[in-house]
Amino acid sequence: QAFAQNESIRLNQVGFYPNAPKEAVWVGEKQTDFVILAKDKKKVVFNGKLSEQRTNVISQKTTQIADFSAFTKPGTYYISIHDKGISYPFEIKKDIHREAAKASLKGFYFQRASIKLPEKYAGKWQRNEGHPDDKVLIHPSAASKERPENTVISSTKGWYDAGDYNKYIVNSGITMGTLFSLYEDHPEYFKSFDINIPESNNAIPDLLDESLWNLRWMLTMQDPNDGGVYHKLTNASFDGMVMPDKATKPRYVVQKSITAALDFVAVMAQASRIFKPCDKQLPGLADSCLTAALKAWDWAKANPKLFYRQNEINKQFDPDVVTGEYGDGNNADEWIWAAAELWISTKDDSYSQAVNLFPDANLQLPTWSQVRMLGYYSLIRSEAILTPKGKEALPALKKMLTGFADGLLDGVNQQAYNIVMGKTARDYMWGSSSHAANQGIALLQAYKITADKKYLNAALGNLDYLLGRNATGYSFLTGYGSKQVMHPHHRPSEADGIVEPVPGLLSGGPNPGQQDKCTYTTKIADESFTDHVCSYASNEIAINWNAPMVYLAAAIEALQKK
Ligand code: G3I
Ligand code: 9MR
Repeated sequence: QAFAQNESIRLNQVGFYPNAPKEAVWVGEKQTDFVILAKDKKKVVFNGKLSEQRTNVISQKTTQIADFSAFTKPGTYYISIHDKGISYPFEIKKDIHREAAKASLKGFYFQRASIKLPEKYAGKWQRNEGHPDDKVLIHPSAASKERPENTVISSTKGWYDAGDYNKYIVNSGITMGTLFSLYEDHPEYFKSFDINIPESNNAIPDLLDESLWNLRWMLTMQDPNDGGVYHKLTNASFDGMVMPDKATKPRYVVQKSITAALDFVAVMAQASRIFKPCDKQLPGLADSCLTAALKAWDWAKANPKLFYRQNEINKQFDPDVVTGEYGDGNNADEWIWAAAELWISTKDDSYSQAVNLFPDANLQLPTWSQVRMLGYYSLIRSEAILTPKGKEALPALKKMLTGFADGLLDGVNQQAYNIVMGKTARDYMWGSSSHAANQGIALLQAYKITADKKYLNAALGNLDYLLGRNATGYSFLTGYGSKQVMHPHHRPSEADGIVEPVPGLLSGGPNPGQQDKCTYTTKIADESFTDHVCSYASNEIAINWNAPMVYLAAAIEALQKK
């Protein structure tokens, strides 16, 4: 009986590095000690004391921390707390998160539009090609003299945004920026990081090959006539829960927007420096990206107030377009990100004057609508190639980013799970898992600046959060952990008739907004999650959530090696 699995012992269900912190969390009435059991569930290999009790400020539940960092021997184990039972199994092993890192990058392959996914790469999740997108209509909201309404354009490739089949430039922006930044931060690590995609055998790292699938699509979203960028490529309304090849409604590009244009500038400017060394394999691509960026920048300067306005504008036309909005009425941060990437890639100081790059010290974690820090991460990463004026800006910027990370660490020693994520209920918004991952990235930036391991360890804590050390007990990455998400709001996973969802996708996570009106068992913010396909507000997947997951897992892997 004592060997019954007890879900109240919360831990990273994938496992731990031999020489990094290892913690589990007991949620329940006060206990005194714990042991680690070997794989046979009998032999005790470690004795530990539980910490003092802590109170979860969100749920008022009490917890205790089981710290077994001192135990370093590789193997498979369980944590046992007296008569309470045992935890899920976990491993201690070098490279423990490499598989999850690879799977979450492979998750993007599964999101590819305009291509068949054969068994060779997709395994049992093989599927037909969906959405060729070679005959896309100019929606009347996007019509121009050169491209009147219903003009047909080709806009193939790209990733499906999420559980739906539409493609949105704004959300592609932060996604690409995050993946490109991962590459720029750890280029060596990606020299051998194959994820079994059709391009795996070429000379380009798979991280870049996969990103190219979406980059090529993004390039088609620019109107060559004026440089403006369509906000999205979409159906008029969301599809039912069908496979991609069964979703055949007409596709439109809709409204050009300032936020789409500026995110596009940033991505293309960053791409231009990343692909420059690949000129032999991808002739002209880097230059085309820079040209596209400059053209969109000029368009943005001429149209700074053209925000995407879904409700006011689309309904004046037929058809009304009511899919994902990604509406954002503040573009100050998009200007900063775009200008920073252009400044780095062109080495032209005028971009640092065109925009107020450092308006205040009020940093906010990256989300699709808040991209300022992406520009800052790029600046500190690019120290070696910045102009003298750029270098001058760095000391203050580094201080600001480190200060932000210190703010994240502040109070962790009181937090119920001893992690950064979840110090307040405000951390639980739509896509809260990406918030945890983005906190991890911010901490890793501070680690890069200071070499102080407390930041690296805290980032690892947030990875533990995502893989099970949280108030729901779920591991939020499909296919990984003992208590897995099985019913994400993801059309292929729902429609393909295969029990297991497509692997390597990060579920959005707890969100007390409960906008989907599904049935939840609680309103408590950090538990407000339901593993049901109806729950797009807590259990959808999205590319802008997967990207920081890839970043966090892969960067931690890369850094553990050093
Ligand atoms: O900004 C306010 C904040 O001030 C307020 O305190 C908070 C309280 O709820 O809400 C914040 O706004 C939220 C906004 O996201 C910004 O985070 C909204 O409530 C929330 O409804 C909104 O959710 C967005 C959702 O679309 C609905 O528009 C998600 O961020 C966004 O990730 C999600 O994206 C969808 C696409 O539209 C379609 N494809 C799937 C994708 C993922 O679900
Ligand atoms: O599937 C859609 C998901 O991608 C979005 O995040 C969500 C919110 O915009 O909307 C989902 O679509 C639902 C629609 O909004 C309402 N009818 C049910 C749809 C889900 O089947």
